[in-house]
Amino acid sequence: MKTDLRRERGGELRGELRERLREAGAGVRVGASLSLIGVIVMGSWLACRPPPTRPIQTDFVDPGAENIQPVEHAVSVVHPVGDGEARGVVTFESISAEPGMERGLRMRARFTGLPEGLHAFHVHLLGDCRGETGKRAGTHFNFAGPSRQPPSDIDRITGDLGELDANAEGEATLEAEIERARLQGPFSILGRSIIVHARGNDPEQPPIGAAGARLACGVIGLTEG
Ligand SMILES: [Cu+2]
Repeated sequence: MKTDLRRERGGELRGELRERLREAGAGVRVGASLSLIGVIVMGSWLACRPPPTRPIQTDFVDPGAENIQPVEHAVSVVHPVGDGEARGVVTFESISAEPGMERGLRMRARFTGLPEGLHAFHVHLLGDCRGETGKRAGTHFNFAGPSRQPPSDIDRITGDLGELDANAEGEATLEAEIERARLQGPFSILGRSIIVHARGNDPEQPPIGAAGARLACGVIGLTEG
């Protein structure tokens, strides 16, 4: 009698075990099916969506290099436009506590062929020095805001790099720290241009400075120093 009970109990346990194994197996199959559907859906989505567009990297000297280095130097070779004879070289060096963390640019400018006196020079929005007037370079580049529609209460001249003070021989040099200018990020001055003007800045007329005709133009490009 006891033996029969044990056999019966054992049979119940085996039946219960089989049932649980069957349920577990079904669970695994359902899980696998869901995973497969997930892979198919994800694959279809990846196949259908447009290829990802890489942002234009101007922050690195060689963005494809194994060890990328941030841009820390830039140069502009400035040449005459129209009837002007002014030409020069302007270099920029990042002032940074550590690579990629800029707190402004150290600028060195050297010019010849300038009419004696003060000449404002600015970073302009476009790196286009074609033509005889320098007008293709567009308006001043705003170092930290909209260039074409700067705020009406702006109290400074946008893109300002200071003034060149040409001597009687038409030579001028200037070294300055341009705190607002950057070689990194969306407000980088790379690819913009430098315009040298016929007169000094008029501080009463921000953001343009009303410095008169454009004498010289140069595109700001990458260099390794
Ligand atoms: Cu200007």
